Amino acid sequence: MTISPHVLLSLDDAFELSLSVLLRNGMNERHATAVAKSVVAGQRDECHSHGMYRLLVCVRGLRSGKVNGEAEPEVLNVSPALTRVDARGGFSQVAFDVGAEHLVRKADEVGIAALAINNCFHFSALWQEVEALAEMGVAAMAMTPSHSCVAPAGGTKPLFGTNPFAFSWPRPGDFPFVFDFATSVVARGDIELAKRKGERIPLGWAIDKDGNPTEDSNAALEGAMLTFGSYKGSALSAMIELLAGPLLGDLMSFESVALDAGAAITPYHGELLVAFSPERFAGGATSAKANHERAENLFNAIVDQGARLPSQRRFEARARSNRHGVRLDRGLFDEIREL
Ligand code: NDP
Ligand code: PYC
Repeated sequence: MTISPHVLLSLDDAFELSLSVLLRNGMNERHATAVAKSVVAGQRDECHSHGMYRLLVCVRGLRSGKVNGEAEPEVLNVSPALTRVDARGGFSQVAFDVGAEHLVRKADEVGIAALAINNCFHFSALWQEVEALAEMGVAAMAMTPSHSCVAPAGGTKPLFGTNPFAFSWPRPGDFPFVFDFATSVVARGDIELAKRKGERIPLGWAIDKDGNPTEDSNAALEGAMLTFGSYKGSALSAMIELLAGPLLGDLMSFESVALDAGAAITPYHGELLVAFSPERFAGGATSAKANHERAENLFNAIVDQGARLPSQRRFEARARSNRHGVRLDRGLFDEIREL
């Protein structure tokens, strides 16, 4: 009899497993629920680097005593357009859940609003947040640093994080337009997963610690990852360090990794989200509707060329998982159950 290398779980079972692992490792119900939803959503949308694999590092963080799995985020109403949520050393998901309604309400009132999240451990895929905001009716952007592991273009040493940037545009009656990418060529999680499987990585993703191009996932993790689009991705990555770091009074990736001091837990820093109200910008619901129709012309023109919209793969994966459940590597499943 051959044993399948994968385990198939219903979405409910995947959630229950994730929740129980987090609860048993010291998270309270509120945090465990928010984090379990986040990793199961990643697994469901076949974003494996930010799916249930992340439970391993979550638990490492909880067991280190550095992450506060019971933190009560504090909301600070800074100005008519700015809300700050102090995550107080918890994971970012609860802080986002608490801040989102303030962000959207202020965007609806003022036209444009920002949410600054401080002092959070952050590992999640940003599409989850901007997609939720689009469903609340606003266009949104999100960005966050991580741990230094990416060389600036022209350099050879880790400085930037993989620094994701995400954007969403609400599409009445349809999935929102969403893109979400690391400013490195790929997310670090993808190289970690390649290492777990003993796989090589494509040239162009990373350099080894001597600055030479490498296809060895291990050497890549010990060396430095590269930014996408050379100096363009590098500049965007620097922008994210600044806007989600010093602007918010929070840590940059090189400061987060220094604080980690080799514990290899989730990066600790801030996050910036910005929301735009289509109705306010349009000066009313009628012209907003016309503007939305014009946006649809753009999306149609993209797909009419045979190109695909970002997130289309993800939405198709979601539909598959909703029908059949999620597939988990058996080795990972066993490790998660051990936790
Ligand atoms: P990808 O390169 O896989 O995808 C980036 C975006 O491009 C997605 O929206 C994707 O949509 C879209 N896309 C991919 N191929 C095409 C195509 N051919 N045509 C049109 N659109 C396309 O993502 P990354 O590896 O850069 O990042 C993965 C995740 O890692 C992100 O969700 C990010 O938030 C997360 N991350 C989180 C960090 C953190 O600190 N919290 C740090 C770094 C990354 P689709 O999904 O449908 O393919
Ligand atoms: O995959 O690059 C990554 C990452 C860093 C922090 C969370 N995810």
